[in-house]
Amino acid sequence: MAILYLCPGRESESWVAPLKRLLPNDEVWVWPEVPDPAKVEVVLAWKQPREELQRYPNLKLISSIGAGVEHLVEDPTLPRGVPIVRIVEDRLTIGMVEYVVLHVLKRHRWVQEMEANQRARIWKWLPPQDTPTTTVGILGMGALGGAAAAVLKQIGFRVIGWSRSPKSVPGIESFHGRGGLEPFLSQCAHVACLLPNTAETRGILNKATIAALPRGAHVINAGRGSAVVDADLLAALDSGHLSWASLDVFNTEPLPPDSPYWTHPRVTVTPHNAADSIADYVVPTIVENIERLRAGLPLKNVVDRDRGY
Ligand code: NDP
Ligand code: OXD
Repeated sequence: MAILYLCPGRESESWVAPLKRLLPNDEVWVWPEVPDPAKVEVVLAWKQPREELQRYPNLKLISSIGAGVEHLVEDPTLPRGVPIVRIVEDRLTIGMVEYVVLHVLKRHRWVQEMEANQRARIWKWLPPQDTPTTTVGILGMGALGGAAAAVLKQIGFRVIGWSRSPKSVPGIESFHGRGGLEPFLSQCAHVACLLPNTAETRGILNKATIAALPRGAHVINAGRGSAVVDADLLAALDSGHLSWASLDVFNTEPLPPDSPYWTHPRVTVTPHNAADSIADYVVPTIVENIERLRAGLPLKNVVDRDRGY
C-alpha cells in the first residue's frame, strides 16, 4: 500500500518519519511526487488542490491531519464512497483547553487592565470577579469544546454549552439547535466558539446573535473565522457592547496587514495556533485507523460528509 502526504505548503519530514517508522512495509510518498497513483490507498490531506483526490483510483481512506475537515467535505470532486476521518488527539485537545482557559482567565482577572496600569505606573485595585456566578458558554460541545468546558467547570465557573444535538453533561446546562442559541448567549459573560466551519455555522456570530450577549461580554473564537461577521463584531466592540474579543482564527488567514483587528485596543490576535497537530502524537492515531482499515474494523473519528464535520 502507498500512503500519500498531500499537504501543500506544510513541512513533511516530521510526518513522514513516524509514518515510515510505524508502517515499515508500506510506501510513504509526499505530494506532488507520486510514482504510481494506482498504488495510493490512503491520503493524509490538508488544503489539497481541488480535483487532486480524483487521481487515485484505489483510494480507501482520507485522513485530515487536523480536527477540521472543511477542505475535504467542501470539495465536490472528492470520491463519494471513500471515508474521511479527522484528528482527535490529547495534545491537540490540551492545546485548545489551554487557549480557552488562558483567555477566559485573562479577562476574568483583569489582566489587560492591569498590564495597561503597570505600563502607566498606576497602582489600582480592581475588584475580584466572582467565579461561580460568572458564566462561560461554549459554542460547540465536541471533542475540544467538551474538554474546555470540563476544565472551566473544575476551576469553578458556571459553564453552559451549545451544540447541534441535545447533550446531557453533569453540571453543565446544555442548549441546542437554532432555538437554543439566543437563550444560551444571553447568559454568557464569556463565550468561546469552537464550532467547525459548515454551511450552518458560517456567520453565526452576527449582529443579532452578538446583540443577544450581555453587555460587556467577551468573545473568544478558536473554531473557524467563518463563524464571525467581522463588521458586526467590530461594531459591537466599538460600541462597548462587547468588552473584548480573543481571536485565533479569521475569515482570511494570514490576517491581512490592513485588518482593523491588529490594532484594535480590545482585541487579542493570535495566528491560528490555539492547538496544533503535532506529528509525533497525531501520526499514531492515523496509523491506528490504517490498521483498522486493513483489519476491516470500524474507523475512528469518521466525518459525516452531509453534516459537514
Ligand atoms: P467536533 O466535531 O468534535 O465538535 C463540533 C461541535 O460543534 C459539536 O458539539 C457539534 O454539535 C457542534 N456543532 C456543529 N455544527 C453545529 C451547529 N450547526 N449548531 C450547533 N452546534 C454545532 O469538533 P472538535 O471539537 O474536534 O473541533 C472543533 C473545531 O475546532 C474544528 O472543526 C476546527 O475548526 C477547530 N480547530 C481549531 C484549531 C485552532 O488551532 N484554532 C485547532 C483544532 C481545531 P454535536 O455535538 O451535536 O454534533
Ligand atoms: C485544525 C486546526 O483543524 O489546526 O486542526 O485548525
